Amino acid sequence: MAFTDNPKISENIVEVKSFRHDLDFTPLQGTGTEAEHGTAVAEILVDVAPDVELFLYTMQTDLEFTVAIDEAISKDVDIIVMSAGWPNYPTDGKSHITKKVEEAISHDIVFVVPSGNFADKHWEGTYSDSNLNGWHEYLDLDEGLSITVTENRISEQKPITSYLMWDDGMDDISDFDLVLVDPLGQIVDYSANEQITKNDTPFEYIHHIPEMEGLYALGIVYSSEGRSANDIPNTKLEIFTPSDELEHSIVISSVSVPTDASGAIVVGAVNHLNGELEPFSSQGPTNNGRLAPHVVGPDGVTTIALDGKPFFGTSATAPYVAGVVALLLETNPEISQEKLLEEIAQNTDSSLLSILDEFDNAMGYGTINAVFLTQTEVIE
Ligand SMILES: [Ca+2]
Ligand SMILES: [Ca+2]
Ligand SMILES: [Ca+2]
Ligand SMILES: [Ca+2]
Repeated sequence: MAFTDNPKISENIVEVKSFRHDLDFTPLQGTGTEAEHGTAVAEILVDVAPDVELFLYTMQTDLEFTVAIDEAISKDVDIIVMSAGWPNYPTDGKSHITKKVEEAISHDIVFVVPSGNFADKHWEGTYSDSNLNGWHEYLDLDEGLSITVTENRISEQKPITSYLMWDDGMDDISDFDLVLVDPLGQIVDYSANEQITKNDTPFEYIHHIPEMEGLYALGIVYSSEGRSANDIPNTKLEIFTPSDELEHSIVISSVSVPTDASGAIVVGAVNHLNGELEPFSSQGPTNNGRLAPHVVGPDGVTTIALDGKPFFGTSATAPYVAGVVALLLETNPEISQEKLLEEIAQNTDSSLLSILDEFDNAMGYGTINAVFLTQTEVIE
């Protein structure tokens, strides 16, 4: 079924446009899973806000993202919901993705993004090398962040994907490398870009198809020649492995770009059956200290696009909140973005937050309140 024929959204579609070069600008022939993902996102939005007008844009590369946002700005849309994230940039507010989102927001567009699904696929901490061998220690003397590879994984040929980033507070001239070790203790892949000047990006990337079941491990090695690791006592290291759950995973600050954009509304996920936070739902704050997520919504809902299979992840909850935003804008077209966020914050179930907090890194202001959907009145 072409997604434009999806009975849930077909009446709402105003425009469909692909910015993907590999699709030859014919989105209807797009690769199945991506079309399904986007269509399922649109379905959830329409479920909440049945009267929305949909401009459906598909993109993949950073450049295509930029062009798609420019198009949305030129079309003067009210809301952008983008169920995508970039775990390959730090959330320090500096990426061009983040800047582009802020540009859209400056055009009075409400921008809703997922927090990310990386809480259990993320590690960050301060560089530590107590035995002075150059290899970072994640915990005590553990220099390897384990990843479990099953037998099925081998036949599926699903790669291990990992990103290492860091901030040494000294213009990032320290050179770290990322190393992947197989279950036999052999180095099977590594990323060793040179970081010598402040123009060199502090970034390493591994993409490796495992050939053996068992425990692989990610190591970080300090490789700045002629400099001692003691010169960089407070370097902050960060790893995202979108492909795998990590040993010693750190949930704090596991949100992905562009959650660091000023003014973006960031959405995490709770399971719709029990209201509990999903273990993968990325948590704040961002590396530049922004509070995120602002709110959490229910995932695991079913859609036609996914053949009735439950749709898990923050990709499913961002459109839910975008739908609430759409309802609010319908009744209050002149509402400011600050006031909008305030309204959302005041209409959450915050019973799962700790008693003294009105905001936390896991659930923000709380779970968006479904009752609120039927009570969108003009706000004074
Ligand atoms: Ca060490
Ligand atoms: Ca280990
Ligand atoms: Ca390096
Ligand atoms: Ca972080």
